[in-house]
Amino acid sequence: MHPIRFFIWSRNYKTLMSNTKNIEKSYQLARERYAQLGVDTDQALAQLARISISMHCWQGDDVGGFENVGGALGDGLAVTGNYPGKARTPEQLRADFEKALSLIPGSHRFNIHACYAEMDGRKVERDELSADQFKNWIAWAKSLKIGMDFNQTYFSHPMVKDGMTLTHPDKSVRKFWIEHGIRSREIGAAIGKALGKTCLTNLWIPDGMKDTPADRRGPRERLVESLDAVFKKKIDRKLNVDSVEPKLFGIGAESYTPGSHEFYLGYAVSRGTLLTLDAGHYHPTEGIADKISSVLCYLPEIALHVSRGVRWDSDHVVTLTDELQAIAQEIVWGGYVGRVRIGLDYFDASINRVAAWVIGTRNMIKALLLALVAPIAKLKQFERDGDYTSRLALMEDAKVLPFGAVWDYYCQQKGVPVGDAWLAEVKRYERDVLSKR
Ligand code: RNT
Ligand code: ZN
Repeated sequence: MHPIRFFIWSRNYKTLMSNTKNIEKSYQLARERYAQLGVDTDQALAQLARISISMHCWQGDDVGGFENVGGALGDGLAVTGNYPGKARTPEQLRADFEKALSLIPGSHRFNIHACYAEMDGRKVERDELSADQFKNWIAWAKSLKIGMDFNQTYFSHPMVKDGMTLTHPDKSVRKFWIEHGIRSREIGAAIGKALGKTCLTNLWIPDGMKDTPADRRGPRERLVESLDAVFKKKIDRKLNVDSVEPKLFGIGAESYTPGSHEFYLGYAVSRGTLLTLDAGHYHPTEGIADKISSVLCYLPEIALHVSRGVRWDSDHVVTLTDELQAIAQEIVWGGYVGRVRIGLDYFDASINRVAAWVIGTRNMIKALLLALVAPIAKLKQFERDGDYTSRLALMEDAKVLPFGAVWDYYCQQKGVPVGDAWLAEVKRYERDVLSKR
């Protein structure tokens, strides 16, 4: 090596080594501080490593998909922004996702929609789809040793008639979408089988009315009938589990949504499906954190779409808000880790999409870690003793414990960039790959 290059290399190497040492030192101090409150941070990190997040493919291409039906995104979904470099082919989406994964600690899942089918030059309709159109995705997930989740796609399609799918008064429209629902579950089962990890197939429909409906009953009764037809075929729950996702309103469906919270809660409880709680699907000040322990009284398992609505269901990138922390606390403090399938659901096209994945997923993991290192045993004891003063005092002090040192150490342990060092890698990727698209 040239002496100058050797000099730069050895200087960088020394910086790296001293950073590594400092992160370890800081962690040891933090570990002691937490131990004073009865918290075992080593154990928290081991628990955290076992939680996988289902990362949504659709952040990578603005919910576009690869069907080439020519239609723009619609049916209640809207993505704003036109940041350059979005994935335009399955290969690009896979490469971008792998880049994001390499910057996120832990082992996670890939969540795909039916509209990401690869047609191989042949047009396959949504009511004809099979695992064939997903064989590349499955092989890729297998090579990465990650699990996959699936979703029926009930939007961006000419068969969404008058804003309706499974609730449409016309039987032929319902039939088309019922068949799509069934086929998607079969694809879910094929995914579960191929990867040896249970697939979650999540059903959300955009159906609703812009203005005050005259008949609220009809669409709901038709929805029950359609869903029963979709879920009629029994599928081994080791391969695939189904979930239904309620919503309060959508763009163009401001006044009425047949698939409301009460509707799907009743459906899930009576039919044994999971229920997906999406953080953006309720009244603007209504959070989903408090719903978790309520619905888990009746359901063995639920799914989450962690998102961030700003004034409406805008699906902004997940940030480390109080709401996000409350969700993580409920999962961890309630002892529900094995019963909540955590998924993300947001799509921001105004920033680098790989960065959007990294920021949102790392925040979800941070929130879980914050909950795992909270002095919850002490807090619960204060509560049992009726000492609410101490409960409040400790909750507030816990907010400034040296959490950052534990998080940095986790990233280092998992071999991903510490702090904001991941950003340089995304910028390099943007320069070398995304900007050339
Ligand atoms: C829409 C739902 C749904 C979608 C994704 C793309 O409001 O949240 O989950 O965002 O399936
Ligand atoms: Zn959602």
